[in-house]
Amino acid sequence: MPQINAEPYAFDFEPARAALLIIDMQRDFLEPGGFGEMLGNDVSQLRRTIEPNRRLLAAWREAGLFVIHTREGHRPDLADLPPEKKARGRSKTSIGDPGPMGRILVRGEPGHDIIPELYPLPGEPVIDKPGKGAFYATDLAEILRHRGVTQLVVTGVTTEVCVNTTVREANDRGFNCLVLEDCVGSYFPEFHIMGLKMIKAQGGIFGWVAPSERVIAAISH
Ligand code: C5J
Repeated sequence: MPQINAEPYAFDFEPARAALLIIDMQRDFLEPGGFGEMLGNDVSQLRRTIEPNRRLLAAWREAGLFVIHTREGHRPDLADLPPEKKARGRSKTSIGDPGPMGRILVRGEPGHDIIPELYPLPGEPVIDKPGKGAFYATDLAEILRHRGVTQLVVTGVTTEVCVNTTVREANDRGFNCLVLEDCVGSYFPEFHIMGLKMIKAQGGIFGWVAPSERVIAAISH
């Protein structure tokens, strides 16, 4: 079994039982002119993750391994959008309203979709999630169980929100998570650093952290 040099200690990597889980690499979060930037965020903090994710995804696909993509968003009728989530932030423009790339975080709108650099191939599951965690109100757990997946290699945005929430949910469901530090990002560099520290603290309370090049080396022949 390949071992990945990781923090807080080596990760016993079983590629055949692993899924690459790419969280919310959506146009509205990452692209200049999208919802994230409209709120005043520096999208370059997220965009630095695109190239490492692209390299990892290419190697992962080349090795014939299982990949799942997620998107945060809501039904066009907004029936699954908690009014509290819409109201929070007190922004003039919020989820469901017309935004720079269509209705904000609404399924089927251009801004809700995954960036072209990491676009899913036919056959790669895409999980549409209404919450921050990828397990909440989705069929992710069933999809992983049917494939015999026990390990998640986690990438995407943002480190302290949807990545951390999903890793915590996965941890409670018995999955081992390896988070790739160069493939996750936050609009706030200090939250990114603390988000990673929280995962690997106390002997790996939620999982492991490593750079993506070590996973690429382990799966490339
Ligand atoms: C946020 C996410 N930050 N994907 N979503 O609202 O982390």
